[in-house]
Amino acid sequence: MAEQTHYRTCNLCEAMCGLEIKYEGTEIKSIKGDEKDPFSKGFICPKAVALQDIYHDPDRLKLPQKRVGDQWETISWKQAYDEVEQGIKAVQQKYGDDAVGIYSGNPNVHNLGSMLFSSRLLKAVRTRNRFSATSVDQLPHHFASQWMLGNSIQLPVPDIDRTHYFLVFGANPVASNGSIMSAAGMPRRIKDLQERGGKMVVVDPRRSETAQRADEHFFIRPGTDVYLLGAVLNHLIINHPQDLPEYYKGHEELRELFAAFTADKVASITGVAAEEITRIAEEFANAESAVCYGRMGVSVQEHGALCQWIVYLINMVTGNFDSSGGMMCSNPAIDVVHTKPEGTMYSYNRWKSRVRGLPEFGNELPAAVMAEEMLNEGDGQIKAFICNAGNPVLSTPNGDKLDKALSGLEFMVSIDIYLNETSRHANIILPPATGLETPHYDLVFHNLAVHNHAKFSPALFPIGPDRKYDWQIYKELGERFSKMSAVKKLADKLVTPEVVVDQGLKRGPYDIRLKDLRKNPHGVDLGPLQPVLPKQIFTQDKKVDMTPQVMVDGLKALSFDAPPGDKLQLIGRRHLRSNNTWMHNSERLVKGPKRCTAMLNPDDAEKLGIIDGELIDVHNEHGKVQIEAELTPALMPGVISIPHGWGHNKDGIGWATAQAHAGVSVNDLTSDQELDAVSGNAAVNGVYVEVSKV
Ligand SMILES: Nc1nc2c(c(=O)[nH]1)N[C@H]1C(S)=C(S)[C@@H](COP(=O)(O)OP(=O)(O)OC[C@H]3O[C@@H](n4cnc5c(=O)[nH]c(N)nc54)[C@H](O)[C@@H]3O)O[C@H]1N2
Ligand SMILES: Nc1nc2c(c(=O)[nH]1)N[C@H]1C(S)=C(S)[C@@H](COP(=O)(O)OP(=O)(O)OC[C@H]3O[C@@H](n4cnc5c(=O)[nH]c(N)nc54)[C@H](O)[C@@H]3O)O[C@H]1N2
Ligand code: SF4
Ligand SMILES: [Mo]
Repeated sequence: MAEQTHYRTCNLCEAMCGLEIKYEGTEIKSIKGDEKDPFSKGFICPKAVALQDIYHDPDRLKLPQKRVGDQWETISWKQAYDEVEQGIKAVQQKYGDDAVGIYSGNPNVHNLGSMLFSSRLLKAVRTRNRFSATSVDQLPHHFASQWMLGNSIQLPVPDIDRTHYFLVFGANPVASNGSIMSAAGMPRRIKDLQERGGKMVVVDPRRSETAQRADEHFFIRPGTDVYLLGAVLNHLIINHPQDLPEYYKGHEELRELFAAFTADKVASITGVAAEEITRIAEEFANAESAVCYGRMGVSVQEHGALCQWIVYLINMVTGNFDSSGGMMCSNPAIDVVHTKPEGTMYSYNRWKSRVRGLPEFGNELPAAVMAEEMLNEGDGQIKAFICNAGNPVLSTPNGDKLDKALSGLEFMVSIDIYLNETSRHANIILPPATGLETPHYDLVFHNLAVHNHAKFSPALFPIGPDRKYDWQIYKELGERFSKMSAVKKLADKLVTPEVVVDQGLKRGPYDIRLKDLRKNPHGVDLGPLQPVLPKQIFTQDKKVDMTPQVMVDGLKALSFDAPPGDKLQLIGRRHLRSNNTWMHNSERLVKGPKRCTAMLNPDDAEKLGIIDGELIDVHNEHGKVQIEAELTPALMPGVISIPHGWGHNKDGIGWATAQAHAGVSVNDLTSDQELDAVSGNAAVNGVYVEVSKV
């Protein structure tokens, strides 16, 4: 068989890199960056080769599995569907619809079939106990967009390719490859920014891989960004007042709201000197264009929603919102954001979680309440669980508690390609086709891209008749929980992901159809980001609301007390060769130096008598882990950093390579009780811990 070439988009992270894959039969010869991809221009990261490793991984599940005692048996799809239907229905009949909990994990948004069809299952099960990785991640961004722009999923991104000043809070795009900022090739984009005379400034408790490439880096005490952001905003309002277009409202109130946020006052709380805060604000105001951007470090912490709100405000008051080089919305070929004329609003507070009374948002409850909803007895207790493409035992706060809770359920099903720390509790696992076996169009990340483009990737390898695509699984289960008429069912047979993509393109703003994308396997360049306001404001009065009540109330509740200084504060970390909980089964990615280590500043280590490489105990009231210390001046004194996603040391898991590089789960130390008060997002950064020698 002759060697052939296949072009596709890597769907492992948000960067959407174009790949050039050489293959013969089902053997992959090489995976390289596609130089002709207009978006990624040849960039890839080391994870791209994992697509090959996942495809060939002997540990990957391909056929339905049933747990019998502590063994797993391969069963037919028919039997698996029947048992899932019976298991879920039995619980709902006995305890009510809400006795079923559903958690949707991150890979769903990277997967065309799940994006289009998982809602069939989610809706058909009719439970109020729905959860997802959103509330351990970007929920504060949705809150800011919801209340300010009237559309929770219209998320603006930094126009990094045209900006002159890039102010970054709590993001490490050189390792993460960008989030809510799809921007393949971050190192090149940063270099371009610097070469055109621009400046990049990073605020982070760790001198991260991104901070090292920036022009300036400031250490900040974890969880205190809201004060620094507030002080920058306050300085801008007082010293650089600007008139805003008439479609902004609340501008006048900001001055009084933020008056207390003086650089002098916040300096001791944040650890950033007052004159530096003033200088940052001055440089931001005087730059030809500037953009302030904040990501995980300022989202998954105690003040996530307030931080994102103030990030938007800093861009707005300086005229850097919806304008070139500032914070802008994308103009994608398939617009999943503006499908409704009134805008996609997250519903809010239509019901509350049973145990703690936390409000619903967008049909979901905070993932942090899952365990208590399973463990606390009474009416409405979760007795059955559906987990699709997620691993919350490792990824949600106090995962250990969830691990225990899952073992007490009456029924559980996982839709997953691995027997992981979470799916090991399932009665049935349904494994879909994935990666190189699936066609791909990025419905989500084209919407969050820093440059408009469109690309469709056909499947590289076919699947056998005994295998299923995710969308087939969701269609089948959806149908079993909410019957369709015979006529509808017949018509539904024609609804495939490709058909929906073509329809989406047809409705979109460009004159492109699926056949055009098939003819352009490298993708189509659709130009730089374009302004969208005031057309895309969806609040009732069609004005951008700069002072939404939820945010103002949250701000007023903020205390200026200095944080306790005696304990270390725990933050997370991402590594280029890792991806959340699930890419540790590729030998090529996990080999080399140990990645799951606890970084400490040498001064702190000296006080504690800890030497580099030594095993240490990290503990607090939530849990305890034993982990190797890695001393580095790149970490701010008073801070400790442990990456999430590890902890493959549990019994009964099916990923052997991951188990051999187990690490520990940082979420055994995080709290399911202390959340961002405004949004309900998990606060996994800034957690207090104590450290001692083993
Ligand atoms: N402490 C701490 N905790 C965190 C974070 C942090 O920074 N610190 N980050 C948070 C963030 S941002 C996120 S997004 C979450 C992620 O949390 P989760 O979404 O719960 O975890 P993942 O590791 O993304 O889970 C992926 C699962 O999906 C499966 N999978 C992969 N591809 C497919 C597919 O095509 N189909 C199906 N059905 N399954 C598939 C994998 O086998 C794996 O079991 O973790 C969060 N947790
Ligand atoms: N290689 C790799 N890439 C990934 C992932 C991965 O696991 N590995 N995960 C993907 C996912 S799901 C996501 S959501 C994105 C996340 O993408 P990013 O947000 O860019 O990634 P993080 O590494 O979580 O960056 C958070 C930064 O915030 C800092 N930080 C922690 N606490 C604070 C704080 O209180 N204040 C400030 N200012 N900074 C703080 C951390 O030191 C860290 O450098 O990455 C995606 N890409
Ligand atoms: S950065 Fe790496 S993992 Fe992300 S899309 Fe590109 S190649 Fe894939
Ligand atoms: Mo995420």
